[in-house]
Amino acid sequence: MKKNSRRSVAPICLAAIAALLMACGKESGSSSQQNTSAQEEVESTGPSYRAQMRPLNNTITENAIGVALWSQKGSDYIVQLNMTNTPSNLEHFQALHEGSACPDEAADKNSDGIIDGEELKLAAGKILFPLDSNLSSKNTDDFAQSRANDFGNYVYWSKVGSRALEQLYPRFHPAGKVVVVYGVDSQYALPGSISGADSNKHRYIPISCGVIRATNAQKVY
Ligand SMILES: [Ca+2]
Repeated sequence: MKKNSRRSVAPICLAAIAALLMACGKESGSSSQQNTSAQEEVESTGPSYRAQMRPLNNTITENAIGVALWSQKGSDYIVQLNMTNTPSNLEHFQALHEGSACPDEAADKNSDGIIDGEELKLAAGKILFPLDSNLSSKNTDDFAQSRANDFGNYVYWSKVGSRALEQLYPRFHPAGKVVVVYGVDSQYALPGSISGADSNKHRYIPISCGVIRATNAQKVY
């Protein structure tokens, strides 16, 4: 197991890497929709939100960092996620959680060195819905649009009608919700204490987390 020598990452470094990723991720993404991501951010017609994604469990993987963006265009909500340093060539499960905080090291209740999915929930809460190709569904089986390239980068983009979302979650508001990205390489030997079925344990190890906050500037055109 790697020593945890990189837990501390300066915020300015995170921002710079995320900005770089906005450029390189679009070249390597798997969805044609991703090409519109920067445009959608600029054209937000309502309040916009963002989450700075910070590493979790970086003792067993790299510092997975990035930015999640939540904006509005007409009657649609647009959700973007720009990630780097994630385990490469892997499709990453990612989800919006109903809690209000990311876990710290104290969340590792069984002291096995890894914050697993159950321990994550103590801070991040339960999953509201996966960030996949259908945001109005709670189905967790669709990993589309979140496959990291050879360098561990990917860009995710999806949208959902505000009416559809509010039918599922009345009075839904993104601020304070938690975005979590999951997934480590299946070759890594996880301890038996990790929660979940053996076939899914690697898929649901949280590797990055961010709390959604309102942005200062509302971009309206
Ligand atoms: Ca644990």
